[in-house]
Amino acid sequence: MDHPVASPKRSSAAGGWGALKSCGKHLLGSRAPLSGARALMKANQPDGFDCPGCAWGDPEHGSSFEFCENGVKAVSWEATDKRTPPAFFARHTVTELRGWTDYALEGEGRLTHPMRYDAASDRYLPVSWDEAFAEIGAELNALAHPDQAEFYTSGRASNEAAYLYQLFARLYGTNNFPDCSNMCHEASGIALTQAIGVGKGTVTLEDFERADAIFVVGQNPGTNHPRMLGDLRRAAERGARVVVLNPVRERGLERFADPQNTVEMLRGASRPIASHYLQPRLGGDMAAFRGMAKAIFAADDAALAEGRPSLLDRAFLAKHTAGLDAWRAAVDATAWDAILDQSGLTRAEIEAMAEVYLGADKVIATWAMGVTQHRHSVATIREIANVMFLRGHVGRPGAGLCPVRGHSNVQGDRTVGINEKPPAALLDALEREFHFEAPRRHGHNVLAAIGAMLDGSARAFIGLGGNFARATPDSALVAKALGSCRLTVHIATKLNHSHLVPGAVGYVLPCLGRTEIDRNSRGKTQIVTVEDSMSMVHGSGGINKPASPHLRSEVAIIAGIAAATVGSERVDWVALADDHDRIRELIERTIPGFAGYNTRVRRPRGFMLRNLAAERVFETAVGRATFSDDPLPETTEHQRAAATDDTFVLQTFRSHDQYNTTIYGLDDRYRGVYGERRVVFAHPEDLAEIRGRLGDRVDIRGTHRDGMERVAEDFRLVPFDMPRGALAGYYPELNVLVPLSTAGAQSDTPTSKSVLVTLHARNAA
Ligand SMILES: Nc1nc2c(c(=O)[nH]1)N[C@H]1C(S)=C(S)[C@@H](COP(=O)(O)OP(=O)(O)OC[C@H]3O[C@@H](n4cnc5c(=O)[nH]c(N)nc54)[C@H](O)[C@@H]3O)O[C@H]1N2
Ligand SMILES: Nc1nc2c(c(=O)[nH]1)N[C@H]1C(S)=C(S)[C@@H](COP(=O)(O)OP(=O)(O)OC[C@H]3O[C@@H](n4cnc5c(=O)[nH]c(N)nc54)[C@H](O)[C@@H]3O)O[C@H]1N2
Ligand SMILES: [Mo]
Repeated sequence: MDHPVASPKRSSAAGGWGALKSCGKHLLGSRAPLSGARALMKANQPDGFDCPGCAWGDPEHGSSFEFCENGVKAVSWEATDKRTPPAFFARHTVTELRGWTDYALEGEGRLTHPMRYDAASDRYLPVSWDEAFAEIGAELNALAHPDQAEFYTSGRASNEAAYLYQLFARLYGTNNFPDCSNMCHEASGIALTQAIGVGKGTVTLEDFERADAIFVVGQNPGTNHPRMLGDLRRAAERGARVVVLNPVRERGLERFADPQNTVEMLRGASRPIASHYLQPRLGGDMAAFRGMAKAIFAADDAALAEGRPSLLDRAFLAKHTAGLDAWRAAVDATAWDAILDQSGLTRAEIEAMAEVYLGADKVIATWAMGVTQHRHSVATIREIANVMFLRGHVGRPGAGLCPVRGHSNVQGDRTVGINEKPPAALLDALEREFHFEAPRRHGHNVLAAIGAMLDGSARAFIGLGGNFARATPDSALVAKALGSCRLTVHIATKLNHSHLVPGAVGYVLPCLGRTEIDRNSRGKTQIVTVEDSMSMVHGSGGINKPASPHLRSEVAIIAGIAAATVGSERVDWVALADDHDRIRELIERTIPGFAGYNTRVRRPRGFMLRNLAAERVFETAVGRATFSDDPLPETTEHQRAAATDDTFVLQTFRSHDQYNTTIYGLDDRYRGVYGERRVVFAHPEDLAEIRGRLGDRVDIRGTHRDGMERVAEDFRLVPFDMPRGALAGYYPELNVLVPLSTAGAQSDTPTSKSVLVTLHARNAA
C-alpha cells in the first residue's frame, strides 16, 4: 500500500538503536540505573532471576546475556527506587486516587507496608502483618460457604507460591480459581488437550533452529516476545520461510536489527523476517487455515492422480490420528467464497501459504492473542492443528505447535494446580498427601467469578498479583463487583486500580518482586521456580535489596493467610514458607513430572517437563491425535460489521510501552505513536471518511445489544496499514467497551479482539 501510514519511516526496523535509546530512558526514568543495570545482567542467567517480561524460552548458551528492550522495562519497573509509603496514602484519599491513571499510580513506585482500608477517612492505613492475617482468616472463616471466596492468580506467581495458594484454597474448601489465563491462552489449553492430549505446546527452542517454515499467527513478538524475534531472525537467515498472519502490519515482524550485533548496529542494517505477510480480517484465521487445507488436499489429489507419492504423511495419519475423513468432508463442504469473505485474503495468498507448507519438511505454528480472543478461538486452534497433522508436524524435531504464552509463569501456575476444573488425579494426590477431603465441585473462572460477585453470591476476593478490575471486560461493572465484596485482599508490588475499590474489609499486602533477594529466618537465600512456553522449569533468585524491609515473599504471605484461616495441623505453613525446597518436595510428591525437582532445577537451564505429545503419545479420548470437523463460524464480527454502514470491529492490543495494565510510557514506537494512548487505528480510507464526517477526535460506543451502555471518550484517529472495516486500540483503556456478555465458545475468554463499535463526534448525544 502506498498511502501515508503512521508507522515509522520505511527504513527503520524493530530493535536497533531505537531499542537501546529507549532502554536508557527506562533505566533512568525508573531512577534505578545502577541496580537496574546490575539486575539486567542477571536476567535469565543460570544464577539470576527469571525475567518477569514474558514466557519465551531461554537459550542454551545462557552465558551471553540476551538483550531485550522490553525485558529492560520490566526489570527497571520493579527495581525502581520510588516508593508508595504510608505517608503517600495519608496524603491521598482512595476516592482521589481513583481519578489517577494507571500510569500515574504505578509511577509512584513500590508499595512498602501492609495497608488496611479505613472507610471513615477513605484512606489506606498501615497495619501489622499479624493483624492483617488474623482479620483475613476470621473474615474467610465467617463466610457462609468457601465457594463465596474467589482466589485470583496473575501468571507471574512462582510455582511455589501458586502451589501453596491452590493447596490453601482447597483445604479451605473451594476450587474457585479465576486466573489471568482465562483471558489469555485458555482456548489454547482446551483446543490442544482435545487435539493432542496435552494443553501445552510441543516445541523447544532448538526446534526453531531446525524448522524450514514458521507460521506466526495473531502475535506481535516485536513488542510482546522480543527474544522470539531473535529466533525468527536466525531462522530467516538460514533460509526458513516465516509466514505472518496479522491484520495489522507490525514493524517487528517485517524487519529486525539486532541490538547485540555491533556491525549491524553501526551499518544501520536490518534483516527482513517475514517472507510472507498476510493481512486477514479479524477472526479470519480459521477460514485461512481451512483454505490452506483445501489447497493442500487439491495438490495431494493431483499428485495421486498423476501416480506420484502422496504429499501427506500417510504413515503418521494412519498410525497416530483419528477423524481425518470427517474433517476432509468438512473441508470439501466449505466453499472458497466463504473462505475468502471470512478471511479477507485472496485465493492466491492462501495458495501461497499452502505452497510454503508443502515445500517444508519441518513446520512450526505459533500463535497468541490474535487467535485466542475471539468467539471461535478453540475451533481456530483445532483447525491449525488439523493442518499441522497432515504432514506429521507434531512430535518430531524442528516441527510442532507453539502457543506463545504471556505472563512469565502462567504455564507453571497451571501445572502446579491453579485450575478451576481440576482433574481427579490432582485432587486424589492432594488428598493422599494432606489427608483431607478436597472439594470436587468445579469452581469459577474469571467470568463466573465476576458474575458471582455481581449477584452477591461471592463475598471475598483474594488477588495473587494482577489488576483484576482493569484487565477484565466492562471495567466499571467489575470495579463495582469488587467494591461490593465483604473482603478484598491484593498481594501486589505496586498500586493499581483494583486496589482502589476495596470491600468493606480491604487489604493491600506488599510483596517481594522476582528481582529481589528473598532470605528466610536463618538468613539463607531462597529461590523460586518457573516454567516457560517450552515447558522448561528453572530456578529464579533475586539479586537486589528488597524495596522495603517490611516486604514479604508471596509464599510467606500466602502461608500467613493460610495458617490464620485453616490452621497448621495438616500443613506446617511457617516451615514451608521458610524453606522453599520443602514446597518443591511436596510438588514432587503430588504433581507428575517433578522427580528430582530440587536437584534438577539447580542445573543451569533447569529441566524440561515431559510432554507426551512431543513423543507422539497422544492422551486424547481416543488415544490419537484428533482432527476436528467444526464448520466455519456462520459470520465473524468482522463480517457482521462489514455488512453495515456504520459499525466497525475493534481489536484491543498492547502498545510497545506497556505490560498488560502496567503502562511504562506513552509511546508506541514501532507504530509511530508518541506521547499518547487514546488513539484508534484505522485504514486510511476508512479514516478519511470518518474524519470527514466526525472530525479528528471521536467517542467510541459499544453496540453489543445486551442492555449496557458502553462509551470510551475522546480518541484520536490514526491511519494504519490494516484491513478496511477494522479498528485497533489499546487495552486497558478500551476495556470499558469489551462486553462481559460475549465470550469464546468453550474457552469463556472475553472477545477482546472483536468488539463491535460505532464512532461518534465528540460529545454528541
Ligand atoms: N512488553 C510486553 N510483553 C508482553 C505483554 C505486554 O503487555 N507487554 N503481555 C504478555 C501477555 S500476558 C501476553 S498474553 C502476550 C501477548 O502477546 P500478543 O498476543 O502479541 O499481544 P497483543 O498485543 O494483544 O497482540 C495481538 C496481535 O494479534 C493481532 N491480531 C488481532 N486480531 C487478530 C486476528 O483476528 N487474526 C490475526 N491473525 N491476528 C490478529 C494484532 O494485530 C496484534 O499484532 O505478551 C506477553 N508479553
Ligand atoms: N481488552 C483486553 N483485555 C485483556 C487483554 C487484551 O488483550 N485486551 N489481555 C488479557 C491477558 S492476555 C491477560 S494475561 C490479562 C492480564 O491480567 P493481570 O495479570 O491481572 O494484569 P497485569 O496487568 O499483568 O497485573 C499488573 C499488576 O500486577 C502486580 N504485580 C506485578 N508484579 C508482581 C509480582 O511479582 N507479584 C505480585 N503479587 N504482583 C505483581 C502489580 O501490582 C501490577 O499492578 O489481561 C487480559 N485482558
Ligand atoms: Mo496473557
